Amino acid sequence: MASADIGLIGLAVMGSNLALNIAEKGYAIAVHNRTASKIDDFMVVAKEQGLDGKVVPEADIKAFIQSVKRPRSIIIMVKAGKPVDEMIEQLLPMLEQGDAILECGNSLYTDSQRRYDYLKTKGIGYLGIGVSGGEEGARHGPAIMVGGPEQQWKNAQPILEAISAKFNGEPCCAYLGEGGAGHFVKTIHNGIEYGDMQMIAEVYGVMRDGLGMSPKQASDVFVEWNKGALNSYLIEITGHVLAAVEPKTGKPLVDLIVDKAGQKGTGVWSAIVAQQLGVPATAIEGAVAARSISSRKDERIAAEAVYGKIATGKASVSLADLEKALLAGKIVSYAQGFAVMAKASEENGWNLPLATIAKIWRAGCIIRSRFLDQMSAAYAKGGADNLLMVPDFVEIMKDANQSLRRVVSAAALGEFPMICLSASLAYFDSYRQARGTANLTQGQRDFFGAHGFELSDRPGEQHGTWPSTLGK
Ligand code: NBP
Repeated sequence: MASADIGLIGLAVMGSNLALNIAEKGYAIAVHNRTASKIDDFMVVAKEQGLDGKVVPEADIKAFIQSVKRPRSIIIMVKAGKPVDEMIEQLLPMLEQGDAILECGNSLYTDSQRRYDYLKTKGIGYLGIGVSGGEEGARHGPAIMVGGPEQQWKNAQPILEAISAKFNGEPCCAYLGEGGAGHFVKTIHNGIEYGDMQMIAEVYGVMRDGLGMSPKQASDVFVEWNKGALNSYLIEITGHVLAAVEPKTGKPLVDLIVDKAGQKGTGVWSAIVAQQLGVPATAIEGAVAARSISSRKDERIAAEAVYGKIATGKASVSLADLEKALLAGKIVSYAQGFAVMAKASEENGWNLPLATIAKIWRAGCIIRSRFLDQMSAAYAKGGADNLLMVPDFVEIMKDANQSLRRVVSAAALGEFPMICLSASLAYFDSYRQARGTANLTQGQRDFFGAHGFELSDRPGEQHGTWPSTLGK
């Protein structure tokens, strides 16, 4: 007898926590995992939390499918990539028309689009769902970005909304469009997250090397900043990370952590897709590049030996400027991320709701912040697609870009790397410059490749008569 409201396959970190969250919200959930012993382990935890009564454990996959009420919603939370395709093939013969697979891992959005198209031909719905918030979010309320067929979204909507994070009582969960829209938005979320983290790291670098601040002093500043315009999860945890002490040595933990940042691919995907769409996303690209440079520790050690160590303690910059520079950099980075989404929406016919996306990122996800509340309100008022042209943000940028300018200048002269903040400033200056320098580029292109150019005083494509020798 089908008794479960929803099914979930994949009881690793994310799947287990999501399943407990669903059970806690009062829904009966059937669970399955390839390695059956993990189901037993999960049931021990479910029992400890008083939720086992809501869970239907099934080691046999056919019995698992049969235990879910129709039309079925089956969450798969297995490793992204090939395991997802294998799982889909395994499930297909067991599913019936109208059922849906809800894939909640970190899938590449083009994979989600392909799976959506494929399952559509079989009469099965495929929802590609971006879930942000890590382990804690999965258990207590993540931000949920849904893409796929609208009907199957409606079937699963009450459960997905119930388990999502809430901001002022509103669920941080929304249907964003057909096909790969959900995973696309999650990818850009992660790209923006890379930018936020890198800009924070660059400011920390100035505090540490330029202003000679201890981790605890820097922590105190982040705690203070978290009470103002920068209020966000990432600023909050930065305060915590900087304050942590390593118990064996009594030293600040952050000073002992090796300066090589890992990455799993979503930042790179967002940078690639931005380039493919022809939308500049220099902050995301800078953040990805910074992680790559960080991982080349041996090369950096060798280069420092050649060029010399930077002199510490000589940055002439105020904490107030650093705070505003971070805000300005963040506005530019979000403007870029949202511009990438707007273009992708147009290209793929998704009709992505930008104000809603800002809304569902206000809680649950890693980039949650006060800023996103302000941003969703500004987008909802309409008036402009690029955040740099949205009236409320124009006012902030007019003031804050001066701080960004001072900070980037001080960093350049003090030799502190600022790959992301300087990229944000360069984008801002290029974006607001009515007469750029591409006229020269066009001349060069015509010189060596006869690519042609437009002239400002007449219509049609033109070519230049270029001198081959230059006399005095
Ligand atoms: P993992 O990504 O580590 O995947 C482990 C799960 O995949 C286990 O249940 C494993 O079953 C199952 N699995 C594998 Br591996 N190959 C399989 C196959 N061929 N057929 C069936 N099942 C298979 O789990 P996770 O860390 O919970 O992450 C799940 C998804 O969520 C990933 O896409 C991840 O990128 C994404 N995500 C993770 C986080 C995070 O903080 N961890 C945050 C946001 C999103 P087994 O037990 O039999 O080996």
